[in-house]
Amino acid sequence: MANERTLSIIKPDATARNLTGKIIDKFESAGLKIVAQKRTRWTQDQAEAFYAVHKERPFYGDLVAFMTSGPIVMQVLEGEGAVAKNREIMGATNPADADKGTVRAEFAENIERNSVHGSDSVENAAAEIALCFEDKDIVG
Ligand code: 3AN
Repeated sequence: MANERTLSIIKPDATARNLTGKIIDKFESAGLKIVAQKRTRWTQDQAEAFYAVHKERPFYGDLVAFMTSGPIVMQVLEGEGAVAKNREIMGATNPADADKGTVRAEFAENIERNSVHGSDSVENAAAEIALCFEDKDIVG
């Protein structure tokens, strides 16, 4: 499998409960390397731009409100098959469906407040990474 990069976001429900380290531990224990990381709080414009693909979905407004409600930690994760591996570590979008031991099974509060975001394809990962980081701040 190819060496890949993917964008991860630790969401406001998780930063509010001080779970950053516990979530990072799952990524690193699975062999993913954090090659960029930034804690920030998104503006409305930033959240809307990031989730533009979901604009027509009924939960879009709530999702943007949630993602701007507190700090987030954005990360670039690198490793063999990093996109799929990260999604495996995260678990299903709805924590009720997430496998035991995944981030969402352990920490997510519900389908919206689900603790982490991870890119769903190599193409989307490249676009999301470009939205969140400058090349010079990604150090492999
Ligand atoms: P994933 O994050 O697992 O790739 P997406 O891309 O379908 O899932 O959804 C993006 C985000 O939108 C989710 N992480 C979640 O916070 C929110 N979301 C998705 N589906 C729903 C839903 N049915 N109700 C509320 N929020 C949702």
